[in-house]
Amino acid sequence: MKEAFRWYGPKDPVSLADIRQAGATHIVSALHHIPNGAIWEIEAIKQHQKLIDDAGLKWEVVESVPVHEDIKQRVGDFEYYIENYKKTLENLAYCGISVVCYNFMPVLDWTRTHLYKPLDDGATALSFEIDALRAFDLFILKRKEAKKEYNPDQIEAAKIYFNTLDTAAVEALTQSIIAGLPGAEEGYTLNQFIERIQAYKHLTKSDLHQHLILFLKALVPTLERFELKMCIHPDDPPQPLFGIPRVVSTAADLDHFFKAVPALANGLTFCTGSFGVRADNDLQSMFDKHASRIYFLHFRSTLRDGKGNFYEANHLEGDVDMYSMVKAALSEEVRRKKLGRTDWEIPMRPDHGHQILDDLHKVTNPGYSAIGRLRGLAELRGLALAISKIV
Ligand code: DNO
Repeated sequence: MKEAFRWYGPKDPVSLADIRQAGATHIVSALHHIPNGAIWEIEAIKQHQKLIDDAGLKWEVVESVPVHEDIKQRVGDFEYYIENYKKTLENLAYCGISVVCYNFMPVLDWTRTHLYKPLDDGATALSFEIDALRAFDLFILKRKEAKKEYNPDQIEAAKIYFNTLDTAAVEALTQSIIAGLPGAEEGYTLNQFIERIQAYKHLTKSDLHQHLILFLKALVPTLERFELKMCIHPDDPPQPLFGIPRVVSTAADLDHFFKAVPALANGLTFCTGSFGVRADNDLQSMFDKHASRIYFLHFRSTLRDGKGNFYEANHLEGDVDMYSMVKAALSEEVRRKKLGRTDWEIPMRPDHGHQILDDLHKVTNPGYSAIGRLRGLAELRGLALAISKIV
């Protein structure tokens, strides 16, 4: 696997030099300063690329080129934004970048309710608490339909939770959910958030599936012509939020999508932490089924409590069987190598990390601390080395 770290650009508190010392050889990055929907011009891509090259690292995967909301809803200027997207892809290919990660989650990218959950060992982790999410929805956002969507027990639990919050905790919860986590590109005020959600009111799950399929179908000729791969990131968490559907959460979602757009350029970012939140997702079989189109790996683990809550565990602990996942990835690499595929080596990044040691005293991007991720990468590297002797 190509060992990568995500880098948010020159303003990232974790520098390229730090990343090099973590032992990563590759960078996963994006032009975060370019507004969603605008074309990434060649000059801008090259500038970013030069910073990475000069640090002795290699930028091979873009995470992410965001998909404009008009495309997800197929309203307004969606055709214009698809054309821009194609142009961005073409420009990336011109610069030698061939793998593009993206997601199709409506309104929000990844979502957590708490960014600094204290763990027993003194570290902090990202977590998702369902009562907190519902409390936000019912009593802070005050979304009209929410009361009808939750059952009385759920509403009562959310109310009890809400009553424990002081003003600062209400603000922290609100910011965690709507301000935009790192890489989300967009953050909202409460009013903007409600408006964005309302825009999806008339869209069903099958509409959203269809919009994703049409988007990819429109991109395939460009992808094939320039030998590019798009790899969709699963929904995080893999369930509908705020009454809006999500379409990349389950094995059935993947099957549906890849059947509708079978081109191999239509690929997958296999994020073990996102898929792993659902007990009904059999990660091994999902991996095996779509192995040939997995072009990017996010390795992390989560721990569920069976009641809808989860937090991010250490990389080799939690509900994800990381041994099996690394083994599956290395076996797929061996298979590709035998076929003579030049893309046999799959880029992998340790996804998220706890705040540990000095991370605890520094301003870090939630989930993207230096030392927590370094620990994750080191553990994964050791695991991969041991498994590589037997696959
Ligand atoms: C969170 C990330 C996501 C991911 C996007 C891909 O840490 O895994 O933000 O980058 O969903 O488009």
